[in-house]
Amino acid sequence: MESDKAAPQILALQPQTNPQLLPHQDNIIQRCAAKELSYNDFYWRFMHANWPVIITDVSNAWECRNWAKCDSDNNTTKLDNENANNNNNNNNNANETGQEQHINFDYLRSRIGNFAVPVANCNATYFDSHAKLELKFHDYLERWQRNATDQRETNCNVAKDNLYLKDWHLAAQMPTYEFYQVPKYFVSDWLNEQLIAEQRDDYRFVYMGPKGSWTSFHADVFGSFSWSTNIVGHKKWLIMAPGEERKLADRLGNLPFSIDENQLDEHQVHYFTINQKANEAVFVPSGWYHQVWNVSDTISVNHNWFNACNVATVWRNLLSNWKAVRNEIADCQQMDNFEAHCQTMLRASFGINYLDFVELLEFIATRRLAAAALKDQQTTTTATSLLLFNRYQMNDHHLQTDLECIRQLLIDMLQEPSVLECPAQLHERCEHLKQQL
Ligand SMILES: O=C(O)CCC(=O)C(=O)O
Repeated sequence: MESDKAAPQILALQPQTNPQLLPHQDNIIQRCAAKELSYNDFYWRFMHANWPVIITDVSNAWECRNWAKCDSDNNTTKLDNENANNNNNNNNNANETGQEQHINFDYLRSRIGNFAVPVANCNATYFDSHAKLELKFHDYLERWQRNATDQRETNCNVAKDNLYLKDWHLAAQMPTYEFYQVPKYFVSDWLNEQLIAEQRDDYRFVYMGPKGSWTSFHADVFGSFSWSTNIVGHKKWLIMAPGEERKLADRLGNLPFSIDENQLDEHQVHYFTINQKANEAVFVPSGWYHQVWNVSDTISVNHNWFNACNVATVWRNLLSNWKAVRNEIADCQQMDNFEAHCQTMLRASFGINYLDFVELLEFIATRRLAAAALKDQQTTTTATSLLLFNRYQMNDHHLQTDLECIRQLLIDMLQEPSVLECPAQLHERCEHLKQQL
């Protein structure tokens, strides 16, 4: 594994050049090999264009490859061609040497403590999500193994348990266990940059679940991007561009909890199917609704994040959620501290409020201004410069792109009446930050 002392890798962002080879012009979701896809290409062709991509060979050196083991008694390749109707037919659960991969339960038990973990019961719903429970990690693994054994012994296709361990903050819980490295494409991550530095709840997750476990139809929190890399196993995704999901809404505007291909075809939804294998990362752009199934026993690592490419989307979502909250409690408008109350409710329903958002912009801008000043003085050392996920450094153009994006966003925000009305002198704080940029 690479040491933290290794020289930082530079994120070499270039100005956007035209014409770009944009994948949405062909209306396909491409597979790109990590060794052939530059940071700059990913930035403009996928992240900035808000278009999905599957990146292969992203986790070759990750320690968590030990969470999978080969079935040495059976080194023939078992093809799992179920649902292989997307743009890639080479669809299997085998590693590079063609051996079938399984969960290494013993390694997981020995390497990871018996933490309390969040689990979704995929066989039960509670309001508009799967029912949730908390289990001890080792008990969860034991239930998974026992269930698989029972299924094998009874030759039964339907699992008794369908428990999905998801949204587990393992990286935060075991900060010295470097079980993966964030691929360079995903390190311009303003959300986790702030939350990790301030030791707050972050958006870095581990997911693990048996064949048949699944995540219901949704778009990601705040309008963030997500990336998801399979360590072992195979996922099937149904995914659609923003707006397509409206074709599925009922008369009240509610979206379905679960979807399938028949339903999508019936409503003439334009969608894509992704069959994601081990060692592949799926990039999910902002606002793309999706549903995901574990086609085999699967473990994945996943982050949600935003940056200069989608922060304006996050702001628009925050604003429209503020409007919804305000409408909901409009009849209390005369009460003292009405605006403060709206912000409290906004944080409860959306996850962040205006102040949280502006604090994040201040944090990101301050770090980039400091890094740019150090570069100007030519005194930059690895110890003092801004390192993203301990190993990446932005080039000058990247620093300036981030700063210019925040400046433009503040100009928009300062024209918004709700920012003027917001408590905590938010308008003044935005104005002050803009002056610094
Ligand atoms: O893997 C899953 O079950 C869900 C992943 C997901 O929804 C995401 O990465 O946005």
